[in-house]
Amino acid sequence: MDTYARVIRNTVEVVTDEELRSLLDRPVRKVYAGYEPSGEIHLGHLVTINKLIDLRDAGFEVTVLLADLHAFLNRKGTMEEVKKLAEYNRRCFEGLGLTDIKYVLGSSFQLSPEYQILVHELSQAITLNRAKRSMDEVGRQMDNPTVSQMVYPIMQMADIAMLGVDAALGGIDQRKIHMLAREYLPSKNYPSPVCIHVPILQGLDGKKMSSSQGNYISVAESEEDIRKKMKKAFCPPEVEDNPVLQVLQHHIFPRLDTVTIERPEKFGGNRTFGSYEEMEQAYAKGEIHPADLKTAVAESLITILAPVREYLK
Ligand code: TYR
Repeated sequence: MDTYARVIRNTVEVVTDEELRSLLDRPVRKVYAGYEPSGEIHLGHLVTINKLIDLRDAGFEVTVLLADLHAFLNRKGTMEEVKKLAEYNRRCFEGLGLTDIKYVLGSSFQLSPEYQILVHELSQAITLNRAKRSMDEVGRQMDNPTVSQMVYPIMQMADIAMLGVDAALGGIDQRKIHMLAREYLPSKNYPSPVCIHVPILQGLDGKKMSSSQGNYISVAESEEDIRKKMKKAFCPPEVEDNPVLQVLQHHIFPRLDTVTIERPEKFGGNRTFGSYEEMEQAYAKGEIHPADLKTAVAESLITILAPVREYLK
């Protein structure tokens, strides 16, 4: 796969494609993604992790920001709690193969005078209205936003400037914050970042992923639980809004070369696929039964997650 194809596979948008292409011509290029530390790392996080691995392999210098201060501002816990989770998250990411990159703890540089002045400068330029809207899909309980949650997007913009990255990667939910960065960083003499957005996967029940619903698979899940959750997953006969196919596309095929559907002879016998597209087509034509798809996806996931489970022990 050529560099450009590797960078854009499984993305929903790149802002802008032209800027990305010229970035790829440069000898040194830097990208980052940030994560609010979380008690559980799940397949939702893994979409950007997989993309960072693609970007690293495409010659980018990769930074992962463990955004402890952001989680704190978003009312996810005390500083002490989120710092501890940051350490756990780092180990999960390493166990998933995201090695040979830089991990940075947010609070290690975000409290410097230089950083803070930039935050204050940017907050003079950005209206409360824009700040609030940028948090629509990122903030917790946005029907009742706090001042800390308005500081949050401004700091995310400052991160891009202070980490000196050329590109920012995130789920499409980060879009409005990224657009603020593109719009306002140049006025403070920082370059406008190229923004790479990946999709937000649905929960296994077809609804929004949510920790209160437990409708996702975490990287530390036991083999038995992976099988159980997959068996229960929503898997309509069509391709649209099919969470099992999403797992296949975003988690299995980037990491495995082939997937085999195992069936007794009387149901068509085994069949091996070499790409997501090929498998999606066969599924759309009814050549793969949902139950067989789920089994194959569960077993492939178990294979993929085995190293991280081992690493976390
Ligand atoms: N906003 C990101 C999230 O929703 C976390 C993040 C924080 C990303 C700071 C980047 C950043 O600079 O999880």
